[in-house]
Amino acid sequence: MFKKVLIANRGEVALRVLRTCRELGIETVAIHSEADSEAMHVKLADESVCIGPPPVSQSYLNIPSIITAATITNTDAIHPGYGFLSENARFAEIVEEHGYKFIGPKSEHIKLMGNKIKAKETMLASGVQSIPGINEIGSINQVKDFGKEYGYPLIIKAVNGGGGKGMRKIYDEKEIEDSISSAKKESLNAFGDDSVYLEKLLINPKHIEIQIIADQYGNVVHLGERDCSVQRNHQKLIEESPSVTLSKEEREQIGLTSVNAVRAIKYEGLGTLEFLYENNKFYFMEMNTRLQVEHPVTEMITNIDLVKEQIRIAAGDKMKMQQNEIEINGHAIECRINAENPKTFIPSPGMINRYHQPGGLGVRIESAVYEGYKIPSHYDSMIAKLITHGADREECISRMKRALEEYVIMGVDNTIQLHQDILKENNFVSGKYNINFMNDIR
Ligand code: MV4
Repeated sequence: MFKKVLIANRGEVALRVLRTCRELGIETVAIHSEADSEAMHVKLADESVCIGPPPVSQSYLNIPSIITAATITNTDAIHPGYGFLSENARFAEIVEEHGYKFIGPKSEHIKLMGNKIKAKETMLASGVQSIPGINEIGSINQVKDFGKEYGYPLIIKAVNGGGGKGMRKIYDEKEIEDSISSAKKESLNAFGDDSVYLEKLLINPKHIEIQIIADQYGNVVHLGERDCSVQRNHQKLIEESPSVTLSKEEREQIGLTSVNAVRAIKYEGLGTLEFLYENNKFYFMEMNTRLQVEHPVTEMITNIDLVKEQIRIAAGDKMKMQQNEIEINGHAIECRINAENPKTFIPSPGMINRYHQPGGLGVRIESAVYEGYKIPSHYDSMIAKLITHGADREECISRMKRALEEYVIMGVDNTIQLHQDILKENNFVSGKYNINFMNDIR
């Protein structure tokens, strides 16, 4: 096992990784920017290194600084968390070139899944269906023919994109040319590459994703799904597992399909296959090659520490658990608490002058803030995740309502009230919500 791990991240995920390292008897190195000297991950780590000024380009994305921090602290491995460099194949490569273990998949798999067309083709080769479309758009007429066959609307997406950037919807033949050229422009700007592909646009799908774990020896299991349909502007607000819409058979089938596909490419580590789900059919969209923000809901219903598994697998351990030993226990929901205006979603950095966390049975908080902490303006506005677990969905929701009521965050605008409103919505209570839920409720 590793003796020392450098955590190349900040905020709640840095703490999340640090805590599991402690349980495994691994020493921790925190890195931080000049804006984060008072951050909790710095206070709790065994060692810390300031790696640069507040802007992420000069600190949390500054690869030479991070490698230097690893060198001077005699680190064995680097955990990237999520966001920042977690899905940067070149970073994974550089980490390994310097003799450190990258706690994540091999860089070739990060690269493969970063290319959305290659990801779709790879999955299709293992029998994972995706949305009908055109991978290489040859001519406008080709798109017109596709539109005639499959019907409108269509959607253009960036090959190197993800998360909604570089997408254009097409409702009519006349819009094809302009949509392609503006999507290309936006992609070039955002990703340095103007390749785009086309799909039929699904109108009212759910966003359902499958969590998988794979070790270095071909052992792969899935840990069920997460329903992440409650989102606004491509920012997830609430995630839950299991999804009320899936039957046991559907869960087993999409799980098995995902496991086989992941095994076929000799993938290693944690991974998530993202699907759109409409009319009882799954359509593969993308694969995330990192630990995800919403991983706690899966942990709560499986009682498996995903970070512990991730670190053990990176260290070369054989995975002990088998698919038939994985049990789904009750229900879990996560509410992301952001320091932002709940109506405009504009970030609200500043001092937290009163702070009280809820507690009690089935309540979990993942956060790195504390009373007197000043939220810097340079980073993500997510300041806490509130996760509740219950014997069933009803208990889980009651518990979430109770916990949200107890939660006190003063000094910065936050999304607690927004979550309380969402939990009262009929379509949330029934579970029959889709990706348009937030547009539909106001
Ligand atoms: C789609 C889609 C409908 N049809 N593709 C949004 C982010 C990017 N990862 C893919 N996205 C979508 N792709 C087809 N063919 C709808 C979305 C989408 C979406 C997907 C999941 C969760 C929330 C979403 C919000 C808006 C659009």
